[in-house]
Amino acid sequence: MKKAAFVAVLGRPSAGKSTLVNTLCKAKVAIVSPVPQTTRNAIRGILNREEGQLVFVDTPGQHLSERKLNRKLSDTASRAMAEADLLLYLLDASRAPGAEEQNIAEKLAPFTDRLVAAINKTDLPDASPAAGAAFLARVLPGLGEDRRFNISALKHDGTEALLSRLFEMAGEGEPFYPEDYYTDQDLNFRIAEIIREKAIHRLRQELPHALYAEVADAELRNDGKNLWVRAFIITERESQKGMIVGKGGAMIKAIREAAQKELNEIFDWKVELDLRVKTSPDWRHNDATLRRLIDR
Ligand SMILES: Nc1nc2c(ncn2[C@@H]2O[C@H](COP(=O)(O)OP(=O)(O)OP(=O)(O)O)[C@@H](O)[C@H]2O)c(=O)[nH]1
Ligand SMILES: [Mg+2]
Repeated sequence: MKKAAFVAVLGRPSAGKSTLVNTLCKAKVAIVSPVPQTTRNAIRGILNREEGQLVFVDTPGQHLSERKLNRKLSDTASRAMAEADLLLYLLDASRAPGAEEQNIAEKLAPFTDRLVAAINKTDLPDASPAAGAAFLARVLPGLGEDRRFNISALKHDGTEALLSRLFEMAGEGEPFYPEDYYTDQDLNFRIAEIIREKAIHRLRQELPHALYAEVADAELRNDGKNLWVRAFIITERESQKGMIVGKGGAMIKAIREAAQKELNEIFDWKVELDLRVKTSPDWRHNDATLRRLIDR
């Protein structure tokens, strides 16, 4: 019998959770950026191998904040944690573990029997995996050394040993998804996420947090060879629209071109993206919008 398990990937914002899920699944499943709190949903990436199937659930980074959107993101991570068979706790070796790290580790402590920890970014010159290991030994003393790994998700270092361990710990079962799937995200969501990634990478300060992307319309054209998509980047305030459009429309053009390029690499269609900007005042405090965006 083959193995099958859901593995929730948990940790602080920017620890590299999404990078790791992409590396483990050998596909671009989740968007990645240097801006903390990039991931806003529980995103499933599926790995199929000889041993069986692991479904990784990428989660929003956990941090201490009482703001409405952050509380919602934290609920999403907690739900993924409750539903998973195995928990993969990711730490960032380039940042000293502080109060936030302590808070996450304490939440994980009752589940030590199904927990694996990985200390990430060991490729960085200022990385201190030893500090991470000492922290784990202190806060999660029940976690054996055989369930602690030093990795670089970016350089694919140490990830094979981590995977083997996860497959060993996984229970037997039928695969959850067909074996040619690497994610279960719907088309419109994936397109919106790629647009959001390209926008985050080009915008500064508060802007990445103040926007979301949404597909309004998608249609196959030219005998099903082309995929035409109309999408919006939605800002919180009218005054932010100008920064996203840029001088003479240069910014929105750069975002559109980068997104379109990646969409063309992912899909077999020729993607034509019509990208616009609009405002949804104060959407981060709007319950209906947050439900639609986060609890999907
Ligand atoms: N040097 C180095 N950088 C990494 C590694 N893993 C991730 N990063 C970088 O760290 C930043 C954050 O990576 P993400 O994968 O988006 O982090 P995350 O944990 O998903 O972040 P949130 O979604 O915001 O919680 C990006 O700039 C990545 O390129 C690594 O192993 N080494
Ligand atoms: Mg992420």
